[in-house]
Amino acid sequence: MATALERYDPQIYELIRQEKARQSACVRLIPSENYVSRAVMEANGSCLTNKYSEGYPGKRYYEGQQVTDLVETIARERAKKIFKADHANVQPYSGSVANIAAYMALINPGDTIMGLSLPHGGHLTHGWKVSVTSKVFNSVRYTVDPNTGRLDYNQIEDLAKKYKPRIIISGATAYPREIDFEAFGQIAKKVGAYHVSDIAHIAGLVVAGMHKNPVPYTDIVSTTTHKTLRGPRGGMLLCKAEHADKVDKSVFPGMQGGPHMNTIAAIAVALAEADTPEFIAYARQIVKNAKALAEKLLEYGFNLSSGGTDNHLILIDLRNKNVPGKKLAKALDRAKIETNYNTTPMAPDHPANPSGLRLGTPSVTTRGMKEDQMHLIAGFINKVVENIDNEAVIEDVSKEVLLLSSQFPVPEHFIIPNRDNQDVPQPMDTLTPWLF
Ligand code: DSN
Repeated sequence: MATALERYDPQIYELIRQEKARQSACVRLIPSENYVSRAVMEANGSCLTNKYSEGYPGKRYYEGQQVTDLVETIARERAKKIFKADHANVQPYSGSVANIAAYMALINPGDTIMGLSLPHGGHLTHGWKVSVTSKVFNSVRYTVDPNTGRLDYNQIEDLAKKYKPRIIISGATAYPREIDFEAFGQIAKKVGAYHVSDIAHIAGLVVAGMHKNPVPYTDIVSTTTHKTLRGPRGGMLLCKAEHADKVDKSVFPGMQGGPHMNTIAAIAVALAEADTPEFIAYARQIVKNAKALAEKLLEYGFNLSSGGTDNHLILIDLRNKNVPGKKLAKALDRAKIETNYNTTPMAPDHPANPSGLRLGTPSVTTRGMKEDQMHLIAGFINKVVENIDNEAVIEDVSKEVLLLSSQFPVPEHFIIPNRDNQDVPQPMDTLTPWLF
């Protein structure tokens, strides 16, 4: 039987169908992307999208919050539990909003923030020049050591002493090594700065204990919910009790109006999924896969920023291969391997035409691929690089990729947490029982 969408909007229905097919056919290596479970998708597409809930549980500006208060409370409690934080705000629409809300909770416009430069792996909202964060705040940027590709904590401390920022931001969007959040915390303390950590990329690895949890060393931790954490598109802030009120006020009414309660419900589901041994095994495999992919790429003579990876992502410097990043990303896309072109610290050229490529393993790991498949994928990438202007070879690679993809279908129910102990809310007498 045709679905409602199919009947009422066949154009959009067909496009969504095509996107689903594309996501199944491709080997998706964009490190910030993933596949959510059917349960997360269901919560995200639920009737909660119909509800406005300005405020916080127990203190809303609109009536009819009997259910939404419970949903948001569950999401907050699950976030606090898995990140061991005193307080969680699950309302930010995205990581960018979460970051700005974190800064505004602690400092004033015109104050100085210090974050990782974008061509060296920082995010736009870490104070990059085209971002509102460098217009509202005075922005100082640290870099990685271009020789090692790694953060240089002495350089960061020297800069912090020189510029005396009010906030030091740790965290990155394209940095393949573990970040020493404790060292950042110590530097911030020495110069009297607040410390904000952005763990958008590695949140799932933090939950699984693969990377150190920054919560004890940080004033506010900001994250997205959809990368290694494998939830819906959204953002979240975690903090110590002393900052809870400021953080909440900064998100609402400071930055946002009504929260997206459907997203918050889906975040709650993803957090329950993340609180399982299966998720820990998944996160471990993400890192094992990234290391296997990196090792094989090195064997093929690729230059990797920092020489490898400790997390889910890899940055390739393509200059020795004489292929521009954008040209390769487009050729790989034709070969059904999805990546993104990126700057690298060794060649921090313009982000629109860089000489690097960024890869990551969260999505392929969700599909159950392991080290052997990473070796195959490295071979495919190498073949495309060596035949960058040969469309026949690129088409052959796409057929091999399709075959590989068909052996690892996108799972819809990849984690079934033990829900036996769940405190399922009783039906409320205010609801219309004849509906159920
Ligand atoms: N666009 C995200 C990424 O790909 O890393 C960061 O916001």
